[in-house]
Amino acid sequence: DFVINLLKHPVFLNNEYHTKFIDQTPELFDFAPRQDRATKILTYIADITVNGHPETEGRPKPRADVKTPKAPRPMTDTPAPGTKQILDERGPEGLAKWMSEQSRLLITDTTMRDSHQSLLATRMRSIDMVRVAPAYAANLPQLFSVECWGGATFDVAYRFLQECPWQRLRDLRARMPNVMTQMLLRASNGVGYTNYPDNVVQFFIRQAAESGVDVFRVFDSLNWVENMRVAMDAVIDAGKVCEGTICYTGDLLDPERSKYDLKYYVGMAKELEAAGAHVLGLKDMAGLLKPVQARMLIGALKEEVGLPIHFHTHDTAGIACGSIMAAAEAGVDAVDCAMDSLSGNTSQATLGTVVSALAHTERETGLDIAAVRELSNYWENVRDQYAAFESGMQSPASEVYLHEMPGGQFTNLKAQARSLGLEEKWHEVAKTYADVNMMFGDIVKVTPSSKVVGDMALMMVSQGLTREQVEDPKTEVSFPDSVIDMMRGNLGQPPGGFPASIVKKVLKGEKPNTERPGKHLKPVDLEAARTEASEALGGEQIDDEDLGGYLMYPKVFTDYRRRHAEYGPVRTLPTHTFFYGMEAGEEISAEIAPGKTLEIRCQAIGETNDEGEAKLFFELNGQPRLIRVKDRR
Ligand code: BTN
Ligand code: 3PY
Ligand code: ZN
Repeated sequence: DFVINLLKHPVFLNNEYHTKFIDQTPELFDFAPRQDRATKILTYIADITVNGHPETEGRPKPRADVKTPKAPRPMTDTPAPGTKQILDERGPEGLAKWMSEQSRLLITDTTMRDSHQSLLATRMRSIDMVRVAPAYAANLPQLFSVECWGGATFDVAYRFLQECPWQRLRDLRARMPNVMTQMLLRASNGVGYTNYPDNVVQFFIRQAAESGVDVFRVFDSLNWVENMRVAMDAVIDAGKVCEGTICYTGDLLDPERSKYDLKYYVGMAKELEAAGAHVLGLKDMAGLLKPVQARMLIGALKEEVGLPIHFHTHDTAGIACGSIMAAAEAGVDAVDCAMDSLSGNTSQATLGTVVSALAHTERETGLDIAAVRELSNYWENVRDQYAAFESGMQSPASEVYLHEMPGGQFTNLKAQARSLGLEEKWHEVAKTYADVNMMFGDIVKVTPSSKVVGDMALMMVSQGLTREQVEDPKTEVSFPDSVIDMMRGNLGQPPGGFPASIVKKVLKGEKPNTERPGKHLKPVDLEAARTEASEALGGEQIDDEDLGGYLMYPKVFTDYRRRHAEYGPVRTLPTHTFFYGMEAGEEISAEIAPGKTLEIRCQAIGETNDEGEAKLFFELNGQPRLIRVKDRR
């Protein structure tokens, strides 16, 4: 039946078939009785209206007067050519050469990835990004790139936002045809928390390139270049920009942290250059690179390495703009900033401030500051909708120089500490995090190694254990699984290896693997995995993007797809509706497919009857609809 329906479908007959067609055309499955998309979406709205969204329960609500944000008007229908055209015409080497020739400071906007990962627990929904993408293309065509994918966003999209991360990527790519998209890739850890087999990493990267990623920032959570090669090679093979990245930690000028000195960073940069990187990334994920050190480090790297340099930092200590100015003076080629209203604190430096500070100088950015302000005003209204996910951080803090937590982890770990009843002991957690780092041999802390350090610190504080006790061979300690895994070598090796004494204590004498973890992982049979995913979903079609999601986290993916089958394309709902449902008298619209818009009015919310069922009265495109949902309150 399915094949016959497919062959008879007008879109198929018109030759417009593409891989998403089957997912976006549920009527193909109409041989089995199934609810239509509109009913599914109304059911979702009714359920959230009655029962609330689990993710916002007990959290602060948006102000009563927040409105659906309105994107700035694109200043033209034909966006000026930008870096995307340079990449397409000259290839990644040509793009890198072009970068080195620019005197202006190139800017990446991180608002759609790192800034909300670091400020709003990664909860920003696609609709808020996709809606503003045309304004980026038209009004800020001079941007180097828009970081909008990877890191934690992939996982969170499926797990918490009930949307497909690949769809987000395609939608953004289509609306910003002139600016490069950028993603954060954890090398062999993909966009997950564990080392994947080589063929999974390669498959994922090929698909990401195909679906629309132009720049891949590739880093390893222990700065082990050996463990980055598979991912870097896959990016290079795909013809995309490979930004081989150094993670910065410690303090260049602190004699007690001499492990991470200038020589170390220059050495790693040369390894990345030899490994084929087109651009050298300098990723200061915690915001530790102070201005004087930034000038020294960038200066040395510019002298010793031939690659253009892209600097990423966080404003956790309040000094990111200062470090960026110093880096700009030392000749850095590109830097990361976030739109003003989503900048500062654990997020990136303030984009409009950097643009203004460099105006009328040699490093003028070329960005239109009025366009930046307009976009920032839009993001301000977007941010208001996510009040439930604000961390409560009121100011920058120099404490980051003690604990060295990445911006994306800080608020997360704080929330975890809260849920364990350790909120009052937060500063102790921060101190313990620093102790654990030293106990593990002073390592780079970034996903996933940062999670291991965080797990250990929380365990120690909740059990009242000190570093001395943990290290004492006579004290029995039950280590978190993630710590055992890391000491086994499953995330790879830090510079100089892990201290033998802690490895011995954690592994109780078991011998660790000190070779590249991927070397010992059998390739996954991709077609078998596809069949397995499909069978878990009652025979649904699994395309390559879906398979990429399934390979990263099978259960997160299949859970998402089951909810999608029940609730439909809820990504098209306004953010306020998605998290809070509707009020009687409220009207919204949702474009559930190109050109197919639902006008939804909530007429009344009825009482819950004795069977625990609530009735909600809607008007859908002018027609009355009654929806019954279980009242689970
Ligand atoms: C949602 O609206 O709930 C999320 C979007 C789902 C789109 C479907 S899910 C599987 C398939 N893969 C895609 O990229 N798009 C479709
Ligand atoms: C991530 O891996 O998600 C990060 O943002 C690391 O800084
Ligand atoms: Zn970051």
